[in-house]
Amino acid sequence: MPGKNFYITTPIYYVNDVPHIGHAYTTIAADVMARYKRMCGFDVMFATGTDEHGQKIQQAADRKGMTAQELVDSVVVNFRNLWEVLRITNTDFIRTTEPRHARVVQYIFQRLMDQGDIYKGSYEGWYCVPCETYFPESQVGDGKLCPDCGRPLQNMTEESYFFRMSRYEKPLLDHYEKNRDAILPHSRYNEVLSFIKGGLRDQSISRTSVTWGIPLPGDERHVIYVWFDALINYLTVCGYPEKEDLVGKFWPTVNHIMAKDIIRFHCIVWPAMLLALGLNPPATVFSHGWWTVEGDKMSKSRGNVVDPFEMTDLYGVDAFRYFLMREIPFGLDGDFSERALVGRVNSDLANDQGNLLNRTLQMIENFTGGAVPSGQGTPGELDGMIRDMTLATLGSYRAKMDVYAFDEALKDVWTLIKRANKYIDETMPWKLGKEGNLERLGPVLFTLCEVLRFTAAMTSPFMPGTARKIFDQTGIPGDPAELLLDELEWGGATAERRVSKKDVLFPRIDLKVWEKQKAERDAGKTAGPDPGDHEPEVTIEDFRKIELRVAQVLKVEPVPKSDKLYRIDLDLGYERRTIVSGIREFRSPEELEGRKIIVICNLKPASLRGVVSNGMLLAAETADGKSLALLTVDSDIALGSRVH
Ligand code: ME8
Repeated sequence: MPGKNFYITTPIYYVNDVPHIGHAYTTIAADVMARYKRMCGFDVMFATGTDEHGQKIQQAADRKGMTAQELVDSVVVNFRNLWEVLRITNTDFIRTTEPRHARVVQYIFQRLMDQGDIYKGSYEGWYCVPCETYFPESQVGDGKLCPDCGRPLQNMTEESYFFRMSRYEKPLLDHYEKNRDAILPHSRYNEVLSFIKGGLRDQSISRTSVTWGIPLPGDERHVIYVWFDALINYLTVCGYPEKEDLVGKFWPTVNHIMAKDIIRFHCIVWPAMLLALGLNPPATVFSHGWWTVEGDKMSKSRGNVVDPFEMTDLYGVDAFRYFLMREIPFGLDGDFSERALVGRVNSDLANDQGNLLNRTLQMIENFTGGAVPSGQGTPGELDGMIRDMTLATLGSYRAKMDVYAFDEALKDVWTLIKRANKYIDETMPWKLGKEGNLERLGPVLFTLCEVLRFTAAMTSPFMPGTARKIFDQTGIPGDPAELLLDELEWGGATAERRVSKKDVLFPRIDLKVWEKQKAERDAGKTAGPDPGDHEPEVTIEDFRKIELRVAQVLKVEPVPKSDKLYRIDLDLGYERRTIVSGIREFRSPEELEGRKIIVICNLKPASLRGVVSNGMLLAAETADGKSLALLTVDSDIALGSRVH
């Protein structure tokens, strides 16, 4: 069908960690849209992949004692496997370390350089290594802490190449004035526009301090900045610049899906780069919300990272996909809880959808020997109402799917499913069967089979396996995913078919058993160290600035009006001093007095609850902060000895 093309992307994910539900969410959403568009007759290109360059990856590799290439090659497997488990139908998987990508990045760099959109300058600023971002003085405060992650920033000056983004401020504003649906939801549109109106600065797009990246053409002391490199993946997938037909076919239709954390890159930097290349900015950037877990930010140190592999093992792929798409409106933040997932499995899937199928199949087996009735007979008023409601639901479902309102589309389908269950109660087909009233029974069972066929088709983008099972059990050949929604007509199923009842779609989860098992699982999980907790690299000179010495604890007293603090008097051999330490909940004064411990002696004095602390003792702490061990010396040594 000419003109019916659709290109959808997920962000390319960093490979310094394993995939979690956040990554799964975006990718499932993109997959739902891709599957839906195929059912609308679109030729779909659907890309996902991995962002494999940059300092963060290099540091993660260093910590593991691997080369960066070894690290990315090993971690990428987790992403590929997860997408397979989750039945993601991506048509491409791009890795930024592939030669096909480096070529495009270098081509684009050279082209923008030649046309004067890139220039060489120098960059000075406050740099956050984990976030790989410079921040202006105005954003870093007195503490010089990263406004995003709160870690200390480094003041750095670097020679750098810059992309002349300032040049595109006006063209971008013009573009967004004309294309109000280019950024969705609309609240994000307003946010981006006011940011652009605040003035755009040229972007530093190269680094000399990093080696793990794509070399900059003509100046190999630099590598290309990871974000400039990463954004271009969307064009690499299209075969830019050589495959003009593919670019022409798909590029104008591109939809980027991501969470709100990275929309500035996608709604400002990237469209400016595209305008500079003479290409259209993305047709749509959809920014969805952020998942927390049981009310908390997800992090390894909290031990609450939700593993999609575990969730699909426990509840099945379709239940997991359904839950993520149904639970929160696409575009808003949400909270993940396994209990809520179990609730939806029991109510929406087992009770509503599963029951509709089972009751229908059971009655067909009991009363018509397994043959699906043709619909001939005495029509009832309610039959027509259910038919009209089914057709209307298909219409509203499509309207909602077209604008990414996944939860709304599902709600509509479930309203229909619930209504169909009520229709069974109202028409009482078991009674009609017992009475031998086949004239009425036929149309009722036929109506139910049609509702099942339509709802299977509509839920197929969300729950492809379940939809197929419904087709199979109601005797419809083929896969609903291959249907065209335009061709879905009431009464349009194969004339003669037989049902075959198999396992229930979603067995009910017994809450008592589930609670016990969950408690056992939770007990087996321990909070691990968060790789994000690592500090930026320091030199040996930096380390030497910290004066660590052996001291002996003389006397320990609680600090008044504090539950946590001790005032600790120490003997350093050459002097006595007092420190204040927050270890009262972990050790009694008796456990401390007389012990030899390690103290930082040249820490700037600080007053805590009115007591001046002249140093700090060292202790190791578990990731959950629940226990602690003091650093001490393993043999007798003079007080005041330096620790190196
Ligand atoms: O930002 N809730 O990669 P990334 C919802 N490589 N979505 C979440 C989430 C959460 N808690 N956590 C992660 C990068 N995501 C860059 C992108 S693109 C050219 C380069 C999802 O691995 C969400 O889609 O940090 C978010 O935008 C993305 O993962 C960030 O993935």
